[in-house]
Amino acid sequence: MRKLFSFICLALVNLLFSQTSLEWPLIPLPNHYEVKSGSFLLSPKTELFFEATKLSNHLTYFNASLQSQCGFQLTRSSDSIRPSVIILELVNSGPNSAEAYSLEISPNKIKIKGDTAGVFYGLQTLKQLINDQSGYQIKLPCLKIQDQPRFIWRGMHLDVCRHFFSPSFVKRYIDFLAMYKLNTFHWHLTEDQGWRIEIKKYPLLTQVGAFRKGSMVGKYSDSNYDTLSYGGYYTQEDIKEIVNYAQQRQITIVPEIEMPGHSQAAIAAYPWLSCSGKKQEVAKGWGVFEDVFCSKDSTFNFLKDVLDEVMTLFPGKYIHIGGDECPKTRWKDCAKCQALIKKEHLKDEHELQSYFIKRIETYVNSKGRQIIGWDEILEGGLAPNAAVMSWRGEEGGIAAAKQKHKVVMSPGTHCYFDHYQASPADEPLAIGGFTPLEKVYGYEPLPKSLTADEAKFIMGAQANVWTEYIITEKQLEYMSMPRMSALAEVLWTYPENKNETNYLIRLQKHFALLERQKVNFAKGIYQVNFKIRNDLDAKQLYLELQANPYLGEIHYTTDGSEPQSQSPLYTTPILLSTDMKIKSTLFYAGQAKTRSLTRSYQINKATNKSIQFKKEPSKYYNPGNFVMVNGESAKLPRINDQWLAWSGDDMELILDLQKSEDIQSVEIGFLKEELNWIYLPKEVILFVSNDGKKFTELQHLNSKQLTNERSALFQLKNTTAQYLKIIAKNKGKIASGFPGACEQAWLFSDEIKVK
Ligand code: TNX
Repeated sequence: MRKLFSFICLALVNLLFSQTSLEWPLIPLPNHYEVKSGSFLLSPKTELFFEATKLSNHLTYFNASLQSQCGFQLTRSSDSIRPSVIILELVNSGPNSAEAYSLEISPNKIKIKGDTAGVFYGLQTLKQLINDQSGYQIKLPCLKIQDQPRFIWRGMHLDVCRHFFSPSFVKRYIDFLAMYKLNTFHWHLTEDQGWRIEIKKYPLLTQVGAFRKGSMVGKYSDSNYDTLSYGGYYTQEDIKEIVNYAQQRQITIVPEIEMPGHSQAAIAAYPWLSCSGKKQEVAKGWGVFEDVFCSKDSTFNFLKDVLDEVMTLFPGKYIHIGGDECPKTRWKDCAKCQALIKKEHLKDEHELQSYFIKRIETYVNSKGRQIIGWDEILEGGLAPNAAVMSWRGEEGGIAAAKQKHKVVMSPGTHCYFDHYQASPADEPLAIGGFTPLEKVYGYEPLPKSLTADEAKFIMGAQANVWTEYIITEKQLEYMSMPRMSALAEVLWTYPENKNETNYLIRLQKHFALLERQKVNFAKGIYQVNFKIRNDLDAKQLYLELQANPYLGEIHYTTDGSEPQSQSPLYTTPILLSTDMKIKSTLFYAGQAKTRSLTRSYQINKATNKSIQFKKEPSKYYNPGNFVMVNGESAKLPRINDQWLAWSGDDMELILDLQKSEDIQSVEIGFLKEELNWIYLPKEVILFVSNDGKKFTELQHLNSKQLTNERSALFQLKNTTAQYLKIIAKNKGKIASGFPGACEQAWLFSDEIKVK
């Protein structure tokens, strides 16, 4: 029975995807391909032929990886008539298809045709086809590929400031980009916590600004710091080498020099750059800092000098000038900034920020380059030629495209690889958020609200890897791989050719190559997904265990033991009628694909009963009332779809137990995350009623009386009731000196348990 079930699943998936692309570990999937019969044998006897000297680099590059993986290299032949040959043919494709290529593999010959970038991508496809094969006999399938990317900006960002990554690791990261045909590396080089690029004219930027006297340890809310000196920087020689390394891989580096905010490390080196001129330390903690570049001439001259050296080192068209998260407090109190506001007839400090960016843009443009900045540069008016990187959702990108400005999409919802990628409770500490692989894969960079003409301004997208919580190279690999591959397919493969299951199957094959390269990639695709369903008619709760059937079969236990391949096979939803602890693992051919996940369900008198709120939760945090009575308490760290939330308002609910019940205890969960403006309720009050109209107050608890700063637990005696009313009083306005000061606090609530 078990075998039959797995067989049917596999057969169905195979039927769905009968195209042979599944057999190839190719990511991103080529846009047009034809499968042919036969194969080509790549061996030390294979020769490589090309005429254009421009392509010599490609040979060196291809040979280096062939040597390390297979132990041999190809020699260049003087003509193309050879028994086993790879022919590279350079064509002038014109600006619109410079990245296009064709790859034809026939039994005795492989031909790759394209412009310089195109031929490089053809070789990347070939390398992916080799996948994890090694030795002197590499079998490649005969096929014909005609391929071209969907977007021109296919980017990955890396923050080397919160944590520093060595030049050799940066090269390894660039190799990952190259493998997935990504063409833009956004290198975030300056921050409050470290200045990482040598500037000859201002040596203190790195001598002082590249080192901090300690770092934040653990969660931000713990406010713990170590006292270890931490830092590092890239010399101009390092940078030249890396720029060259990237160029050989058809990757343009976009350097980011943050201004006017996120500039405390520069100010630590040269205090006169700030409004107050006071001595500062390089920041140790994360967040946003109030000391920013002062809008005076000497700062502009400094920035011009810095940009001169930056533009000499980085030959690409775009220079990223940051522009995000710049508090205006210091400018408000600064005589020089205020005088400038007057002189330039600016309305306020927001217009001063816009003036700042425009002045920098004028300079960068005068050198024949363009600026790109985070979407805050829209505020107070966009600089005339600036491109916008939309990170606070897509709105900034949409507004910029409507104003006919170039845009790179990078919304936090889909493109932040510092966010969790699997159940946060089971993952290493991350900054927050929840962006699993499937979400990245499902990202569509062209917003529906743009007309076809406006959409032309969207150059593409990129993912950002901020490193507050990413400390080691291994962890950086874990956070970016394989999400980088999903993004690459979003950006290269046209939507009509994309398919998530097909991608997952190719990805699983591609993992072999990552393993060969000792990449510490995340295995979230093998995690079993726990989904609770309620059957309202039958008043029953069911647990569905989900995983892609092609990737394996699910086994589970209910007695707390580790699932084995002999443990029960999951075939149909599990009825949750009593408290249950379920452990589950995905197995393929008897082997566990990853470690097990555990979930506990507490079935109680409130489970699956109906709830009504006096005021509905905020539309931003409203996954449905059922999350309050689904038998599962939300796990920490938070994933939003397990919580209901109110901004500024009290929560008031009525729970109908559907019949009169004896009640010993009532428990309701809340969240404390003050950094994110989420406060425990000031007070929680419990009422009961038998008719749902007349309620009697029974008990109240204040925020200090909550258990583990997490739940309000009411112990009752001799209480019988059908209806419960719970009022949780919102904290109201946030006190000054705290994040979100003077704004309304959020109240987050999850499970109710009645016993
Ligand atoms: C916001 S994205 C930031 C960064 C942080 C990041 C953490 C952007 C322009 N600014 O400074 O590192 O969030 O996710």
